[in-house]
Amino acid sequence: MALSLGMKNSNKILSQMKSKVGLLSLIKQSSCTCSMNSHYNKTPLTAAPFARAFKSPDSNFRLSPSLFLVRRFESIKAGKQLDSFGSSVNNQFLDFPGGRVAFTPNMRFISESSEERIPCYRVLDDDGQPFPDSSFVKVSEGVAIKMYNDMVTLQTMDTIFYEAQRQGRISFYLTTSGEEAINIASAAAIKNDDFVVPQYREPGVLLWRGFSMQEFANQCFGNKADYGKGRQMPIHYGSNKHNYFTVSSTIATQLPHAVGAAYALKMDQKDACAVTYFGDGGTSEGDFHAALNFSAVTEAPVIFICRNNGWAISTPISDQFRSDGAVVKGRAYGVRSIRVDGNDALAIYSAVHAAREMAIGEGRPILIEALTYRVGHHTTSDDSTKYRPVDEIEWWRTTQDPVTRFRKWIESNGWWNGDIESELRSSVRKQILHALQEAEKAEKPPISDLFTDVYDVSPSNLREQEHSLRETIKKHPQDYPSNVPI
Ligand SMILES: Cc1ncc(C[n+]2csc(CCOP(=O)(O)OP(=O)(O)O)c2C)c(N)n1
Ligand SMILES: [Mg+2]
Repeated sequence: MALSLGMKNSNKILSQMKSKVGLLSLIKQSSCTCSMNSHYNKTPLTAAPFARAFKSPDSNFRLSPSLFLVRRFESIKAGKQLDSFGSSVNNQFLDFPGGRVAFTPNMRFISESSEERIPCYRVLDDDGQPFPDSSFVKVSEGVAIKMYNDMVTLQTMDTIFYEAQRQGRISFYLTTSGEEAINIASAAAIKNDDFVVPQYREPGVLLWRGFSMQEFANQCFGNKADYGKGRQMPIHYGSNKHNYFTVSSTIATQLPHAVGAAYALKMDQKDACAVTYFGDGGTSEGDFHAALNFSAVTEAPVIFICRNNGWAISTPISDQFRSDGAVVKGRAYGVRSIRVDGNDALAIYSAVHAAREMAIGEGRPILIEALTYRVGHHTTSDDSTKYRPVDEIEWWRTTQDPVTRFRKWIESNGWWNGDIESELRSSVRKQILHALQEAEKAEKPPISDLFTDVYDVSPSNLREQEHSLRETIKKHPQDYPSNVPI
């Protein structure tokens, strides 16, 4: 006992604990009729077992009953499962905030890993055929066709925009290659009222919601029609209309924001949740851990979608964590979690659909770890063949392509064929090339836009900077782009 408490005065402390527990049992018994918020009303309170375990409270110990608000003892759902962990000594338990904890005479450390890895939920095999007995949410023909259309559009947009960067027409680009299913199938499973709080590799969610190719191109060219007024690097999309928060490249900062947004939706009793995306690299940031913990404690309806694509730029996941991926971290924070095949659109659709129902219906966060692979380079500033084997990339690109797999499924349902495929690819290509040309021709935002939208009234130092910039451009016009209105 002294060992488990790790304190010199363990006996004294233990007797105090006993007295608290005894007192608590009375409070608990009498508090069943107290008014509590609706959630806790649903949970029947049990007092008898620990009352039997500790019969003689120390009468010298006085403690304010307010310290033992019933809510504190019922607030951690995992508490209800703790009893099954090992055998208890003479059926004795410690009633601790969060639920009863069994005492054990065995000094046993919890293993750093489970014996088996958490399995990965998959519906479609490599040939696009559902596993026998697989359980998945039904997808109508209309939704399946839109999913496939959007995956192809995303793939084509990536190819053409990437080339545009290589031709020097835009300054930067980043593809979603290999992660089309996570993008599109997750977007299909949520509703437009749900807030999307993205990382940067999820433009497909915005595409699904109706952001046009012209809007994507305007942002990448930073022209006058770009909602960010050309102040952001390419691919930092955002749209109020589509409930899509503006991309922030600072890894994981979006995660606590998503929890706050979800909590606000809950306070406003909206039938909506927040859905946030991040990579394996993001799980190494403190913000990931703070967000998971806050979401659990506030019971916020937020879905965390971790795109575990094996790499954070050049850092492989073996240097990122020693746990069984990201999925096991959910349990540590009291967040229900699942691991899913990220290249299987049907599995992603089903898991996100179920997650949304639980998040909103039960008021709880859900963590989804989608196993996938970043088939492209990290960005146009990267050459990934410098740090990973080309065979590895090729294996994922050829055998695990999520778009091909989904196409095989819709084909086997009789919803798709080669003719529609070529028609789609050629019309999408034309649309994208047209959008690029238009965006390139459009005027840039004026210089004055650099100095607005932060302060209501511009402070003197900012006015001085604007003046100085204008003077410099006048003196050295050849060093400044000619298509930016001054
Ligand atoms: C706080 C912070 N640290 C470092 C970076 C530099 N950085 C940009 S992307 C990236 C890798 C992120 O990897 P991951 O989260 O796995 O996402 P992926 O790119 O694989 O989709 C890093 C380290 C950053 N943007 N922000
Ligand atoms: Mg990654």
